[in-house]
Amino acid sequence: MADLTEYAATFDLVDSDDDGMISAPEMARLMEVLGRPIGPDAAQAAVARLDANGDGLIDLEEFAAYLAANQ
Ligand SMILES: [Ca+2]
Ligand SMILES: [Ca+2]
Repeated sequence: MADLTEYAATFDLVDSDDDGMISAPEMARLMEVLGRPIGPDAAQAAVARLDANGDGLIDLEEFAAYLAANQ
């Protein structure tokens, strides 16, 4: 089980509108900041990959689970 607080700061940086969810446009912005810009379709696909409960958005739990699995 991932420690959510460990990832909360990173999550907040990505969640630029502070609604507690990472959307596809926010994912696209993150990749741009990381120097690996992706288009809207790729951003949607990236969100879908992390989206465990299928609501089309990434919450902190899903984000933390992904980062923990990819360390
Ligand atoms: Ca958001
Ligand atoms: Ca979700």
